[in-house]
Amino acid sequence: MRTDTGQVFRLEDYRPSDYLIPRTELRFVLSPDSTIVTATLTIRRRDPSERGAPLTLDGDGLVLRRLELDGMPLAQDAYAATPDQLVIHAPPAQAEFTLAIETEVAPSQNTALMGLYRSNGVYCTQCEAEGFRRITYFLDRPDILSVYTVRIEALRQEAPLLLSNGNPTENGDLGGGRHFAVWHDPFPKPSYLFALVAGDLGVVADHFTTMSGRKVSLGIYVEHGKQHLAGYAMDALKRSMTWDERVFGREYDLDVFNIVAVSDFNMGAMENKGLNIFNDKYVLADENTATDADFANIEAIIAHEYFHNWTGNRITCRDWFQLCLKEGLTVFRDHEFSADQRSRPVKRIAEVRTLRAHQFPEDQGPLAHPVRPRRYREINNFYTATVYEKGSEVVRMIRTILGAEDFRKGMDLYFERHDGEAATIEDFLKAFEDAAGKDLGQFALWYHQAGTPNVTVTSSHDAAAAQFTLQIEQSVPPTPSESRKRLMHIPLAFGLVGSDGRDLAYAAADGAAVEDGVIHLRKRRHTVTFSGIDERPAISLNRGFSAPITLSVEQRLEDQLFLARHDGDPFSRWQAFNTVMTDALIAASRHIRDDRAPPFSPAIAELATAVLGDDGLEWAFRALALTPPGEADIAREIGSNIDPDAIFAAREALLRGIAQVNADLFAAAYERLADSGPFSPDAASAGRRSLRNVLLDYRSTLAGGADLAARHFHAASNMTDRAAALTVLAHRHQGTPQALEALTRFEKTFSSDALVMDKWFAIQAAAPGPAAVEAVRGLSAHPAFSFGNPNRLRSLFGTFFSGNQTGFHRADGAGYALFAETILEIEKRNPQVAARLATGLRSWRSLEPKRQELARQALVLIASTPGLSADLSDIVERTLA
Ligand code: 0A1
Ligand code: ZN
Repeated sequence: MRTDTGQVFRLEDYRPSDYLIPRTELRFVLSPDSTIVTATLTIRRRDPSERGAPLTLDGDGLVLRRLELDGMPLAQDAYAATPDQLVIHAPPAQAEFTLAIETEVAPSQNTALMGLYRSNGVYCTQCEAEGFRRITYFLDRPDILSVYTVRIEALRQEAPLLLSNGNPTENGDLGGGRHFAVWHDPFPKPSYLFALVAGDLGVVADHFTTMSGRKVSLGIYVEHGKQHLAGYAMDALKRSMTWDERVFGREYDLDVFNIVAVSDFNMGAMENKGLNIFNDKYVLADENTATDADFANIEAIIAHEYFHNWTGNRITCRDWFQLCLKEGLTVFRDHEFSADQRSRPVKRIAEVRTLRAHQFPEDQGPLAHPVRPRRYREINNFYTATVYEKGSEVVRMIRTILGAEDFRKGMDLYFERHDGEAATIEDFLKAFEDAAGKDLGQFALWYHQAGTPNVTVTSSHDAAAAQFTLQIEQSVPPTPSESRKRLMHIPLAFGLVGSDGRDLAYAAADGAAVEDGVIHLRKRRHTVTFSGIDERPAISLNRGFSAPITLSVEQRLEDQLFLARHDGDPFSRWQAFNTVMTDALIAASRHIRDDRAPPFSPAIAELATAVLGDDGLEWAFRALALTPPGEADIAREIGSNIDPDAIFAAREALLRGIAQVNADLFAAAYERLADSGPFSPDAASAGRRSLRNVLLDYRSTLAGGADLAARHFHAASNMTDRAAALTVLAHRHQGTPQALEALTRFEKTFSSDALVMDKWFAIQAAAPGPAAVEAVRGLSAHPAFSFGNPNRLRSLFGTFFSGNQTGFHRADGAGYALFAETILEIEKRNPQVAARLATGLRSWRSLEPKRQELARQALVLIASTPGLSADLSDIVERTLA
């Protein structure tokens, strides 16, 4: 474990390396407790006339066994080796030389799951961001691109399968039960994209013919007997390959593309060149074990990793400050892919919900950082919603500003200019500026400035002059270490909706700011006057969520209700309904805190009636519109002095109120939407299920709710319906015989399927109320639980810390005590996962004062523990600062 040294890395300190490594040859002699790695590096001076600089290679916990320079052992005093560094004091004068380094590593003891480790008996690697240095000494930085040849030797019985990046070139027998394979990757790549897998796995094989007619062998490797669960992933892969050719003109470039599913993985998946390694949660699926959300995630993540082949691998990042160069762009690409494969409006709403749930709290709390940070202590902690999701929104805004055609030209120019290079955000923006002839100087602040901009809007209508005027003002709140902010370029898509529900035609007076249905805010204040507007319109602003901002529009409830029924932009229509519900819930939670009954306008239940009955809307859209904001969403909108119990009570009251008014209608729709025919994971079928399950949620608040949910559970023919019913039972009908019976039944049926048991853990960890703390503690002793597996940790503790507002934030602080104790326990094995779970308290300052103090004490307890890892101390110190 790398303990905290307090070292800070700064963007302005970037210097190109004095040395390059054009070729890397690796030989692995695999054994669980002692694997021997021989790295033969061809090292070249960047500037042959420059001499004398020592060569410093990165290591992390390494044991050096042998070191040779140009075939000769190095004298003891010619180098210095520590576990974390290898320094060659005076490398030879010639421009190029070879260094052979032999290290020894123990995969079976690697619990941090970085570098070479074992997962269920399979050898595998994770090198991003700085895991390669746990395998051998290297210039472990993304701007060192090298051509790799890898030879793997292992016992055939233990590891009949030997995989690495690139194309297979050779394999054979070594006698004594051992064998070997050689892989060569012709594309120069940074060390973080290196991968090796060796073990005994089953395969689903297929092929893909690229647009230029090359045949690529595809393989998805899974545990024996699970091949039938990899079909959907394979289908998603082929669709991704086709889509990238059609939409971005990008063709795959090797003879093979392999995916391996492993059960112990710190993140979702990894884009290693030609050998993607996946958390098995994002590969394995069938109707009996995976929900519709799982299917959608698999499709998106398979696409994401595949798309990295061009955005990340062929063009990589110059340094880790540029992480969003590959991540924001690749998320944008996978979002567009899913939008094309499924329903674009539904996908957009889901994206915005995710952004608000994960990125907004980050941007509005102590861990806020720019999409391209300028400093970090531990890069692992920067795989964040800001870099990924806000990074994607920034790319989306570039497309909004440039238009689809110039956006594509800019992408083409970026590929043309930087293929084979390690690039920066400046390179990326320059390609768009040059392709479109536009200045993105002010726009670039989206990369450099943290914080969610706020836009406030007031309006006035002059009937006599037929003029409608918007007064718009932007502000960016201060964030840690950035107190003063500059004005942003914010593209706000909009429409003025007339009483017939259609967009009004207008002529805009501030012509510079309004272009093709988009208001471009560049100044602090804009006054935009539209003429030819006879009637007062309802304003539909930030359509399609064109900018990742918070928006306060002075708008009458009637206008919101009108937009919720008539806005021509589906996203804004959803937004209008959501805003109506959010405002009502905020008011209701205030009433509840004051011991008054929460009032809800009857218009809300009527709106629900209208939306459910509108057959022009997709099922999935109706499901999203009818889903009230979650407890955390409401808390975020309230912003400070939060009482989670009041919010919970308000939300339950709203659900019940809507369900009561619509009891008959909901019951009839629920019956109509019941399953018919065989299962299909397609978007329309998933939409039908999601709407029916939303109706179940409503109806379960009424008398007989537990029986209804129990019937739903027992009748379920797929995991989506089963998990939805179990959630209702375990949350709303806690402790009832129906709930206990369903939980037991589920546990018995799926006890040997770890991924399904994760759902069982997560559903219980999210059960609202004070009993959750003890329940979670108890579940951590369940035989299916393991402190060593990241998926188990995330499903139980991750869900509890981040997804259980009333349980985790229990008024007596018992949730926070469990938090501190658990995170310190997890950190001993896996600092990265511990640090990620510790972000569960990042919004502690928004709580009401008593909870705030208890939360602070838990964070201080962690922070003051001696010998903390760099990962965890970075998070808790920033959270407390
Ligand atoms: N590049 C991967 C994310 C990733 C990052 C770090 C990892 O190891 C700790 C693993 C994966 C992606 O964007 O999918
Ligand atoms: Zn990625």
